Amino acid sequence: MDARTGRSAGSRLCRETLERVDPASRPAVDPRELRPRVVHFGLGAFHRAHQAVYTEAAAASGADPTGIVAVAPRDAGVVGRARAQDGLFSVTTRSPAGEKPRVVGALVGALHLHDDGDELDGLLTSDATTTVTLTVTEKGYHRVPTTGVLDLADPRIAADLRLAADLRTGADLRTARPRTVPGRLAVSLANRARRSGAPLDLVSCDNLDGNGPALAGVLRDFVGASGWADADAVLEWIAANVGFPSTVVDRIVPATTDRDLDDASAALGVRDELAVTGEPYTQWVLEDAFRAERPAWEHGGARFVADVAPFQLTKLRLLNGSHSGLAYLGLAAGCRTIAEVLATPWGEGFVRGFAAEVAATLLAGGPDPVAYAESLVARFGNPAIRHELRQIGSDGSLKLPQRWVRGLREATTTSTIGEHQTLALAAWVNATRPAADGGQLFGTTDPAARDLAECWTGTPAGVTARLLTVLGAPDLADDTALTGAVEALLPGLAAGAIPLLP
Ligand code: CS2
Repeated sequence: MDARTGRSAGSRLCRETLERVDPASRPAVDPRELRPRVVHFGLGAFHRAHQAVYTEAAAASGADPTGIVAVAPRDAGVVGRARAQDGLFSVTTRSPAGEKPRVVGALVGALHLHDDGDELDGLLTSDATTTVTLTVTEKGYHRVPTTGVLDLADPRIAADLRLAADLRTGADLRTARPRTVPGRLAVSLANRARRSGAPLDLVSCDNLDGNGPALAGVLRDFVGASGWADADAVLEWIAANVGFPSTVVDRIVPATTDRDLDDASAALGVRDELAVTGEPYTQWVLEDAFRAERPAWEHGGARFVADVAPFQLTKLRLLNGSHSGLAYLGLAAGCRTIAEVLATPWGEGFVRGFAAEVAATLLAGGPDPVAYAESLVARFGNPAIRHELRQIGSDGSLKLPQRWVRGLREATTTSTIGEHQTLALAAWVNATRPAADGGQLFGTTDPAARDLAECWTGTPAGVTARLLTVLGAPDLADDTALTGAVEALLPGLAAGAIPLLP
């Protein structure tokens, strides 16, 4: 009997119980027929509803029997759940038209980054592994937000570097067990370089602009600081043999709730502790710059292009940028989910107005911004998706540099910062106010929460400038027209009143 669910193990989704699931909801492939070619870091909801689905579709097309070994960087619980279910989990596509879970069969293994370090290193150094994908969120890269370089002062990175330095005398690094993603990848890349040297691609699927170079940068920084005698040779090998294609991933996948698990389990007839929900829309654009043989994800609908930058900027600045704005405005107004915000008198207008302002900072060759904004209004308004504002509003100090700051900076040189962008910034400032319990006012979390809270202890007039400095934008902090306009909006926002902009 499972202590948490009170059900017997026999009713758990797994290979044995699949026959109880409606045939229309069963996986498109049998994972036992797949070859583990992809190692994925980040066993969260987004991966299960996105890359796993594309990989399964590619396998089901008959073109590519690739399976995924998924790695949980921190949470050992999810590894246990994945193993108990033979890697099977369901995805429920939520739309007003109705919903039905479907079991996905792309996972062929689940490992914990630290506890299963030796097995993971074996996979990462094996010639059979050609591709590593990552959804580890902005936090997983351990970058200094203001400069984008690896944060050598981060205690977890410093600990992994000490571990690496202990092995600098040429000891076998295969038994090293770093705890961070950059540490693990850097150590295993070095091992691969020293062994077969077979090429490999590392594919970041996180919402960073230039996510390929961003990943390459932190790994180079780690190797550079490792103290290994052959660090230069490892760096040369990486430059010649490891691809870092940039990508754009898109699908709205809210964090799974207990109710989602109950709903999926009831519909399947067996308990699914790994169920995820997502919107119908899904997109994956990848830079066609792989060094090794790559999975045939185009059979699942992925697009390979020469340059992802126009798609990446549009997605980050329009979708994620307006998402963050809606989250902070909605929290001020007492809403809980994005769909609730879209139902307010100002929600849709904010998305259109924000997009019109940001359009001037996008690159040619991407989607049409007006049509894109209309699609966002429809996607965000989907009442079947319960996407919590607190989830989107968390980690603002790591998200906003690529969602807002670079665009705002470009707007100050090419035109002016628009009213919707100013309002969004004011809503973030309002949401950084410290709560009595030491957290953030609306229950969001942020690794820089302490620095953000400190900004509120100085003179009230300088708060926006201080917060912008924490975001890595001292130039915007000096823009008194901007900070003045933001501060004029704060009393209204603190009272929960959202202005209706033309
Ligand atoms: C959201 C994203 O949580 C957030 O910050 O903006 O997760 C967003 O839902 C996805 O990027 C959509 O593709």
